Amino acid sequence: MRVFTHMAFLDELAKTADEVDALLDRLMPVQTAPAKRVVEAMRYATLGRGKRLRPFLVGESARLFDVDRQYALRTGAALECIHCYSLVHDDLPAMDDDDLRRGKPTTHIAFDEATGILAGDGLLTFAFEILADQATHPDPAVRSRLVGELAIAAGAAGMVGGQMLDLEAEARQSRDLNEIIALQGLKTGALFGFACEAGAVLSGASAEYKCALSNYAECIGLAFQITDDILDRESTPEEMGKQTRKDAEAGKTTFIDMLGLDGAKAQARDFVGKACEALTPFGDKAEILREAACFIVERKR
Ligand code: GRG
Repeated sequence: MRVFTHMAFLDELAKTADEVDALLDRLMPVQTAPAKRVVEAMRYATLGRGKRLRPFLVGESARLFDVDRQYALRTGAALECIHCYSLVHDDLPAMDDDDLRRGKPTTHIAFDEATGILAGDGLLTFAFEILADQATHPDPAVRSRLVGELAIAAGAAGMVGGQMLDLEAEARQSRDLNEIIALQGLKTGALFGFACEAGAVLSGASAEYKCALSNYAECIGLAFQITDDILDRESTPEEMGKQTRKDAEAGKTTFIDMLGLDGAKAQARDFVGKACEALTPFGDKAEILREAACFIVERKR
């Protein structure tokens, strides 16, 4: 049974990746752009080897409520633009100073630092252009809610705020587990939250369903971040498509420092169990989302 659902999950993840790539390719044409270089850099940063986990979660949360696939894909593509902008800016010299991402040179290395900054800014704003377009949903109230919720998830009360708290915690060499869980909930978790709740927003589902998806998202976000710490320690740049051992190099406290390697793995599995439980109101219809939670801790990159 698990083998079947795992294969179905991998097929659907690959299919979503193809659909999102095709959509972003169509939405970001270089030929008609007045400033071709920045669009080339935006395309470089988005198209290619990403797992497209966040658009996949949008697509599957939308499927729970039978939302039109095009609405889900456009919402997922907007979210992927935000995610890719955060990667481009996170790789800049002032942040993590990385030269490898998704198996190729980071955007500021392939272009230059100023173009990297502008490409990130371009992707950040383009996300909201996608959501505001009526092709994303015919109801302007739904589009407005998507715009508002993505702005909150990406901004100072979400991902950007989490990054700030992370930098501050790193400077203090904090080993406070609750503090790290809270800041990771913002830095990584907020976008997962938007992804998983998007189906409920697109369909106008009840608060009860939205809350269940929010609980699921919180658990997979933490499982994702703990696994990222484990992969940073155990994997190679070839497998990951990015530099590894960065946490140790930066003297950063990770979940492994606080829980030990086995403890961190057990904690990640525990969050997967809790994530699956949160999906109870959806019954069998949410099986692929349960599989996604397992994938998050079993993945190799
Ligand atoms: C706003 C100046 C400025 C910088 C942005 C917000 C920010 C810096 C960083 C936080 C976002 C961030 C990079 C979080 C790390 C989360 C993480 C491990 C991302 C990798 O996600 P995957 O594994 O990657 O889904 P792929 O490549 O598959 O999409």
